[in-house]
Amino acid sequence: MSEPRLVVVSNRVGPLDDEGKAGGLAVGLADALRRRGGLWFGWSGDADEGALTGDIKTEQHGTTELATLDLTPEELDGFYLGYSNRSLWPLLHYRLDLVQFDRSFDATYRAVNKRFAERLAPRLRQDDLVWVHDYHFFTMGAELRQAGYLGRLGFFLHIPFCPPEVFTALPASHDLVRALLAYDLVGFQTETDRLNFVAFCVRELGGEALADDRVRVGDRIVRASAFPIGIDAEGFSRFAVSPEAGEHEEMLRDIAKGRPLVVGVDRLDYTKGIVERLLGFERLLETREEMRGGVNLLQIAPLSRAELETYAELRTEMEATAGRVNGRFASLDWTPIQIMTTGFTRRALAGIYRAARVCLVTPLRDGMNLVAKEYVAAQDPGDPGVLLLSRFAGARAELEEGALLVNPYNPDNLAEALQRALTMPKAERIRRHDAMRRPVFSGTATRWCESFLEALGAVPPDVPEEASAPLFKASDRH
Ligand code: ADQ
Repeated sequence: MSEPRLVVVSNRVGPLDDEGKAGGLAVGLADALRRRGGLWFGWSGDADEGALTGDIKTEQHGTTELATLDLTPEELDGFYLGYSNRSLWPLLHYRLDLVQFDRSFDATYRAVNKRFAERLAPRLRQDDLVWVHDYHFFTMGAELRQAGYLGRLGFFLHIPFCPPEVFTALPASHDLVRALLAYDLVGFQTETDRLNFVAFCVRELGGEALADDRVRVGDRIVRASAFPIGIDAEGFSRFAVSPEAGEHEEMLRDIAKGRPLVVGVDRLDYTKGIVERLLGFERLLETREEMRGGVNLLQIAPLSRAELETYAELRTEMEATAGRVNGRFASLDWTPIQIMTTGFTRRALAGIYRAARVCLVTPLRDGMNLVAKEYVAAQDPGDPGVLLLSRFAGARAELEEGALLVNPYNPDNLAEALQRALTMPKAERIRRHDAMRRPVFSGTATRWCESFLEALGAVPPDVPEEASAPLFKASDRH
């Protein structure tokens, strides 16, 4: 019997076949889409006044169709910049101090989920496997049910799911979690996220945790499991020995003039702990005189969501902090911190990782963090670098045996760990790297995708009637 068709829904779609650019998500999905054939549906990235009546844009790539819709400028503000990135993103990353609630964001978010679901539904077949991704589309599943789709419906959250005590600060928290219950399978990055979700269902919605990762709320029984995302580790380790990687590695070694290089690679986002990391590096230089002049920090931080004020402020703060530390410690022939906001190809990035004796992955909170896994995959196993990993990154669950775990809020702890990493004997580096290679090379992007789809495929295709009843009730709002 042939495998069911895969339909992927995510905010941005692709790339499907550009192996030089695709990250973990795209690699895993593109593989599965190529093999099964399918449809990848989402936002085009464009905002246009005529979006409400606009056509779906389609592109065929072999067995896979990419289909996208535009947003209106109002939808871009309310759905993407508003509810998704001013409300849900900070909230799910435990940053109540940065959350903005606005009724109009909420209404636009639901309207976009509904509009996208109504456009997608006529293209679905009841035996498809529909897999919806991330916080932009919490309510898409419920809307697809409303639009008559009865087949298997899965959801994966790429970012953390915060504890119920935090999530209930969202005025529509009950509605959103009830909407998630329209999916048959809800996937999380880690067991911690899964347990937070189950705790919400139990404590806030009067549900019950059942055996085999299932949770019951009213008549709905949904499976909620952890599926840690991975990378194409073999592919990435090949990138690391490509000529392009070699050029970058050599260039960095020349610039460092024998000093060890510490690298950080993150989208410029307040969840990544970039400023906190710079303060940890400052503490290293402040408290350990012998390190002055003897180590370089390169922070690569491509700009993201630059339209949002919090992100613009973060950029200013990052640059000011780096400038201050440089002003305080630089000498004629040494500048401690270099900041770059450029994007690199995957091969160039792999070379940068390989040149770095230490990689700082110190988010304040992160769903997984693929940079940690890429760094491990790019190392020379005979002379590897050291990963400093935040205890608040999802990747901790798989990498804690080999990484040096740090608390990103504590500059003394960061400084100590940095010193330990920079002076770590080769034998210990090799032992630690080896402990991280195993999970990185076995828990790949393809494996992540296959295990999710296997679990989704195991759901009986016919959903009970009550699952198509309306899921939003005005009385749920609080
Ligand atoms: P992100 O928050 O974007 O992802 P991360 O997992 O680290 O975080 O992925 C970032 C990706 O961007 C990596 O593949 C990295 O190589 C790439 N990248 C960063 N800087 C780059 C640069 N300058 N040039 C080129 N590429 C660059 C969200 C969640 C994470 C989760 C992923 C996947 O926030 O927790 O791990 O989704 O589920």
